[in-house]
Amino acid sequence: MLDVAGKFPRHKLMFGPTPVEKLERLSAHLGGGVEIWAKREDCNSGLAFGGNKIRKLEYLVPEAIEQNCDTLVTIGGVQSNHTRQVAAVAAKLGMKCRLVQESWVPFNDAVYDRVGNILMSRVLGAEVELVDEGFDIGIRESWERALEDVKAKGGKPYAIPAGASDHPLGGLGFAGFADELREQEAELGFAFDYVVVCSVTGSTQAGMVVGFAADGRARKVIGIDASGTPAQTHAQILRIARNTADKVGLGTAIASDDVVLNPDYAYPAYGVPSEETNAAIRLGARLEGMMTDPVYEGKSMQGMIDLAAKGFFPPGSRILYAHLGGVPAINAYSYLYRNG
Ligand code: 5PA
Repeated sequence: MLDVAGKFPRHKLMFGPTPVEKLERLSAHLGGGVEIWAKREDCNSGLAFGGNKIRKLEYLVPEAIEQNCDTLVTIGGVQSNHTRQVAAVAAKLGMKCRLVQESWVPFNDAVYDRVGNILMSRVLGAEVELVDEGFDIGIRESWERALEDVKAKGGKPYAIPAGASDHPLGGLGFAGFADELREQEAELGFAFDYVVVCSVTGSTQAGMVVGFAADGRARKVIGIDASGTPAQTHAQILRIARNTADKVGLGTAIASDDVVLNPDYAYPAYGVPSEETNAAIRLGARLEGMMTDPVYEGKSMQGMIDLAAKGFFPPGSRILYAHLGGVPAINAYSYLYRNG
């Protein structure tokens, strides 16, 4: 037990521990050789549909409050889930929110910048700026400009990088996820053999790698890349994991091989689903009533199903699908799903 929640200031934004449930019909559909379960980060909070950023932000918010910041400033693509969650958190805290939405996704649905996440961010009161720059998970000039602009206008910004990832506190939330799961495993009477997680900006998997390294399971965290730039995402996960390990006092080193990132399902591009991704989205929806999105969770669902079909998981394995949220973005892809 790392006791992340006991060691660091945390501002409660989630309902509590997220539910863990067995996906009976999906498990049976895959032949019954493995058990598929889900941990539902997609319903973790009442803040504008929640998702994985809410868990991360619990550890950044105390610093923003302590520093007397009045504006949360962050960045993502046009249909970023992260920016929507930051907008909701800012509203809840009574802060302002400034969002930079870059053109990360080559997708031309006519209402792409009007529906789903960006619609909610606007309703939540955030100041939304659309810019032309393409996909990159690194520190962005457009975001630095927004921070300067808030200062120039007399505000006190709190800087949150893409996905709340490349931030000294960004890995803590999902290191705590492992503590939370261990308590749930004690109640269930077994431990999961694998955790499947979608990765783009990296701090979700990085936190998990640290959290599960505490009981020797770092390499059982199977990252499914959705960035399409897996070398950069792998390097970022490793860097964040190492920083987070130091912070929480893990006591063992994180090796490069501890970060398992499968690059096979991100095609054709970040933010664009393949036919196979769409098939996985429909399968999860029709067998379990569980919605996933075309940018992130559909790809990790596809990866988990394909790896199970290929026999990657030994018979009898219990696999936990970390459902990280993201469904609002599906509204921006309405043409793809016009017939279901
Ligand atoms: C996101 C991220 P990480 O960025 O921590 O690797 O998480 C990947 C991920 N699933 C997985 C969902 C639903 C996500 O929203 N979203 C980003 C966004 O801007 O929304 C940070 C990219």
